[in-house]
Amino acid sequence: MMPRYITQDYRSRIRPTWCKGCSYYGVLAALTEVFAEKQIDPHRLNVVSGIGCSSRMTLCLNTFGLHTLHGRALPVAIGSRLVNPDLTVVVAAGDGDFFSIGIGHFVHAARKNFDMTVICMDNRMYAMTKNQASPTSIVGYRGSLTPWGKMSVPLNVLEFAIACDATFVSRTFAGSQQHMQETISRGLDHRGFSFIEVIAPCGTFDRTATLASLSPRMVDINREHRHDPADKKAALAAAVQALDYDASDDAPVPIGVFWENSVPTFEERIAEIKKAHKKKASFASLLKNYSL
Ligand SMILES: Cc1ncc(C[n+]2csc(CCOP(=O)(O)OP(=O)(O)O)c2C)c(N)n1
Ligand code: SF4
Ligand SMILES: [Mg+2]
Repeated sequence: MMPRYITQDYRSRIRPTWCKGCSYYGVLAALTEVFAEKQIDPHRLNVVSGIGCSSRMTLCLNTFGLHTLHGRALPVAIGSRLVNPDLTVVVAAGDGDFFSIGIGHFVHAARKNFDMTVICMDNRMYAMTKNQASPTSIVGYRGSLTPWGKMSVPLNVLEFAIACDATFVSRTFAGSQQHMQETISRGLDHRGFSFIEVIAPCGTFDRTATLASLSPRMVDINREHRHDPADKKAALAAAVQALDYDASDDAPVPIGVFWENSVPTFEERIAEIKKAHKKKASFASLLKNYSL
């Protein structure tokens, strides 16, 4: 049978305004490839973003989408899942959006295991506002507001996501189309909160890390180290080392699925509760629970 949708069906008529050489073109291509591979109806997809260069992703897609406020993509995505559990929800934003202003939302969305695929395009800076250090920038990073170098240590987002009980935690690289597609595909297949960090250097402001310089350093931990994502101790150990590559210019950069676990999603728990209490839940019976 001929596939119903091709990649172009997921592209809107809006042309991206990203700079030439931006990593995000690759992420856009990977997303449309995976949507087409899975033949997801565009009207059953909701792609939610915050604000930032990365968050402009929603504009480029011919799916339902919400380009929300800086840091608020997750609560809006949660709302859309709760009102319409048939929607496939993808949240696509930047390191600043998820881990600076939006970090509180991340903790609780992960912990509650909402069924959504959360893609953090990590360029280790606020690019849209012209190069400020973000929570993931390295110590000493010289951004426009840190001319003498950033003072705090970078947040290890993989370790953090595992600690927040995300049930799928992975990392991929914007310079590897195939790896990105495989990881996004696995993230979409996973039932629950799937977190994907995409290493996605900014082609305009980053003077050291580029797609070309990072590319030969990528090591898939599942293939080359036979890392088992079902082993939580091993997953945490691998995540703890995930930033070690910053120590030198040629150290391997680990990518792959660090952790995957199957537990009921928030939406499934709600459905169970509704089923169990369906008969009893008249307004009068609910009122009896309160002394008014
Ligand atoms: C409430 C609020 N605070 C600050 C801003 C300014 N602002 C816009 S984008 C951005 C950071 C974007 O960084 P990131 O999410 O990493 O995306 P990138 O541009 O790097 O892809 C900031 C601080 C804003 N739009 N709204
Ligand atoms: S400033 Fe950087 S992140 Fe933003 S569009 Fe340009 S290359 Fe991409
Ligand atoms: Mg950023």
